[in-house]
Amino acid sequence: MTDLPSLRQERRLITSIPGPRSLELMARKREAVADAVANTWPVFAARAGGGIIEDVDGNHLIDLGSGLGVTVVGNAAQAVVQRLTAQASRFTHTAFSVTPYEGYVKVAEALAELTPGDHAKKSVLFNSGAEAVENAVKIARVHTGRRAVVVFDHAYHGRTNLTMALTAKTMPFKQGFGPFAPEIYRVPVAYPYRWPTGPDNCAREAAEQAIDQITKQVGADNVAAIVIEPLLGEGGFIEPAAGFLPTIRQFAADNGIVFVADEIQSGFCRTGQWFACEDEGIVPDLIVTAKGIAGGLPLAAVTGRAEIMDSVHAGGLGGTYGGNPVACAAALGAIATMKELDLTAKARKIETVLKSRLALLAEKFDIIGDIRGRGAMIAIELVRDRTTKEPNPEATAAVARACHQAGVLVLTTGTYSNVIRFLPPLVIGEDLVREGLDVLENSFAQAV
Ligand code: PLZ
Repeated sequence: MTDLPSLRQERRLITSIPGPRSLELMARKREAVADAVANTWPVFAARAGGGIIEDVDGNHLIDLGSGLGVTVVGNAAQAVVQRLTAQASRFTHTAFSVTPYEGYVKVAEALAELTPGDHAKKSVLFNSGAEAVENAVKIARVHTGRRAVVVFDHAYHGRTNLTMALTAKTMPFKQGFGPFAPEIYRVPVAYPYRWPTGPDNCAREAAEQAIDQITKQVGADNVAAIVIEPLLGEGGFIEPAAGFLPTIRQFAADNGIVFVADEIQSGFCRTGQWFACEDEGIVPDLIVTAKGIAGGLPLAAVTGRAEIMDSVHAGGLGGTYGGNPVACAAALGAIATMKELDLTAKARKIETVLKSRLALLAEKFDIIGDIRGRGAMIAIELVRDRTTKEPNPEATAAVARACHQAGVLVLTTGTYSNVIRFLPPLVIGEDLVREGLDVLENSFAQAV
């Protein structure tokens, strides 16, 4: 699976975690790198591929995080490395707006082909997810001549000034960083597990409340864009209850509002479809992608209806590095790999393996309150008590730490910091997923 033939696809612990070399580097990091850049675990990477990260002490760790949900095709995937190496030896930068190159156009063509809807589409490329989300808002504002932007509870859209305002959670993302951009309005999302009247009423009631608030508090005809993650990532892998997204999408269409799907975390095969919004047949006006798109290279895109994209004046969108030729070459390699290895099917297989085992775990450990997500984007929400559903961030941190010490990288997330998420590279071997789950079970036994 991996393209580093010597990187054996097995967990191997030869030192304690973190090992001596990692500890040494960590000490240097503390001196040289700003403290605000925190680390999930204090282990330095040496190589990575398939489902394994090899650390600087020679330990082999099972990767259930894909960085931050990025390496869908695995680390250093062959097609990615080949194409980006070839491109880097031809040229590394010309600035697309100065001297264009074919790779950028090819990525835009691929995005038009792969994203939902068969209308005419165009794209513009950027460096990071947050930058792309900001630009989607800029495009929607010019297109509609309106200013307001509607976002949802538990949303995450980035760390720049505008995207901090779009993001829900204050700590650590926004604390002390204001003032924030104006004209952002937050409304409820259909979070089935925590909906006060229960999951059955959730989609209808949440949509009613959201629409009521938009209509009464903002005025639908002041709204440029509704921005939503079809499967909310940093908020805790919240799947909006079925029916919520189509209702909101229809409301947008009825009111001339640009519907923006932020598929930065959920896109590119992650949820078992090319894009998560396909599960409910949603065709967004604009779709924002990043993370999985380029096998680890920094690349992001806004793709959307040609008439919306083209409402912006010439020169209105751009940036020095956006759509860097090396990143575009990597993206073409990553997309080719997704098709060739049928990674949407692979994601669905990973879902079966994860969910069946997590269900057994929930029978043993009653602090597992909810199991959710799709494809290789699965999470468990931990609570103190299943009746009160009081969040259990302490147990979440303890279980994650125990996993790390045993050589399995898991990420935590959620508004209440009480969600453990599983985001493995889609090329991971099934045996590694199963072994990761064995370690998870031991970690529960140990930590709880
Ligand atoms: N929209 C849905 O998931 C990035 C960032 C976590 P950038 N998510 C992980 C962290 O600690 O910074 C993300 C996302 C969604 C936007 C973004 C932002 O993408 O590439 O990090 O800017």
